[in-house]
Amino acid sequence: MMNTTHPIDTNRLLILEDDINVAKLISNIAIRAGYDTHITTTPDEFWARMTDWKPAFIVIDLIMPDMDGVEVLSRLSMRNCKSRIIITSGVGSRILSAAQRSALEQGLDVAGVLPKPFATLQLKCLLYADKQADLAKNLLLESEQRPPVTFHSLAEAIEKKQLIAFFQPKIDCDSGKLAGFEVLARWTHPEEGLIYPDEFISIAEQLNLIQPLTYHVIETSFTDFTRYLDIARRTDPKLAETITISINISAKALDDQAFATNILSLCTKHNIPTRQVVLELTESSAMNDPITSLKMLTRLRMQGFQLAIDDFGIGYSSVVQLIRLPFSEIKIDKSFVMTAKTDKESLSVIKFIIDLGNDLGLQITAEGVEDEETLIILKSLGCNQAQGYFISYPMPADELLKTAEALTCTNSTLI
Ligand code: G
Ligand code: G
Ligand code: MN
Repeated sequence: MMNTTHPIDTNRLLILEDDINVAKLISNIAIRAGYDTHITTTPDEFWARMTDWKPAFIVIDLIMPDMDGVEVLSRLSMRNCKSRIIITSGVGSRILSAAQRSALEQGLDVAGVLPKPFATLQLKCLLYADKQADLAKNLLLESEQRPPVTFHSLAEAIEKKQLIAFFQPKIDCDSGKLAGFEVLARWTHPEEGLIYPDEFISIAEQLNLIQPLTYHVIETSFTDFTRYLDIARRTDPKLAETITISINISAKALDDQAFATNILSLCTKHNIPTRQVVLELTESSAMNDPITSLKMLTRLRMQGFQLAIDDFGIGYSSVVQLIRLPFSEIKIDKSFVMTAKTDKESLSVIKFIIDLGNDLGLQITAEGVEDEETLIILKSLGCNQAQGYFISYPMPADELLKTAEALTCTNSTLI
């Protein structure tokens, strides 16, 4: 954790650029956009400012004489940097896009890339980027100052039902109608407020708390979903029979031999047909023990559950795994979807995944749809379902139920 010699200031923008003229140009544009800027021309100076000045925004030149921008990005990732980053360079857009994807995969928050020479307007667009991101940033910066999650605090949170389900709708691309919801866990901490899964899921896995956490998330989200279905059955009975609830499942939760039996009993208890339940697995997670996971996943499919391969296209992704395991849905990773408009390679990957999914007879969902243009592109490529901020932010259960009547009654794409 960084020391706190300065309070967090979300207006600070740190520039790492060896060409002082370019650095000044960036700085002037940023100052006019309301930022407080600082120019650094060497890595040493940059790391010093990172520690004592704590910028919320960073502009990094990818290639400089004495250093490697890719290395700087890796180090930022290792330091768990939450600043919003703009990558600039004159190396050409393919390399810049690759650097952006690599940074996103390492968990960095990349606002965008700026191929040099750039127009003032391009930089302005990135700097004025959505206020929503600023808000999210504030939350993340706050998280750096929280006490660490311990076995005791997380176990207590599960026990006291402080973990709640948020629901993010996804729609059918052709009809624009609601297709289902993804459940995203949130920790409503009595002192710290809302804590996001990035801060507790991997810890839960390490501390052997992922099984109770998973069962709790299923139980609580099924309770909310049943209430939703009750309303939907009255207003749109056909929809009530088709909308799905998608749950994220860690590999470690599948280590429990009784998982298939337990989740089936939870469906029976809540009167939710298994065909309306999707279990989302990340590619890395299904890999742990190939034989056991194949047995477990086959059993779940035979019980009627749907299986989605999550974040497809990144990390441990393998087409082999997609073919070997009985998936029914592919979720295209948001890093491709979010850059589909501007990045030819992302578009190629999306096309490839959609073709592959269609050939295998799988449902294809695009995650991270943030604007209408992207939705139109995905639709034209034959993507089945879309999920993302353009359609709706994840929402708590009470909001979900409040909008239930409206949701089920309209054909609108915007929820
Ligand atoms: O919106 P969001 O920040 O919630 O999600 C961050 C990540 O946390 C996602 O990759 C998602 O898969 C994961 N996640 C969210 N809820 C759960 C959960 O209940 N169980 C597991 N295993 N992962 C979750
Ligand atoms: O399980 P998975 O990694 O797929 O979880 C989806 C993650 O993506 C969650 O953290 C969710 O909050 C986030 N998310 C959902 N829609 C969007 C979007 O349109 N843009 C961005 N940046 N993130 C999104
Ligand atoms: Mn998911």
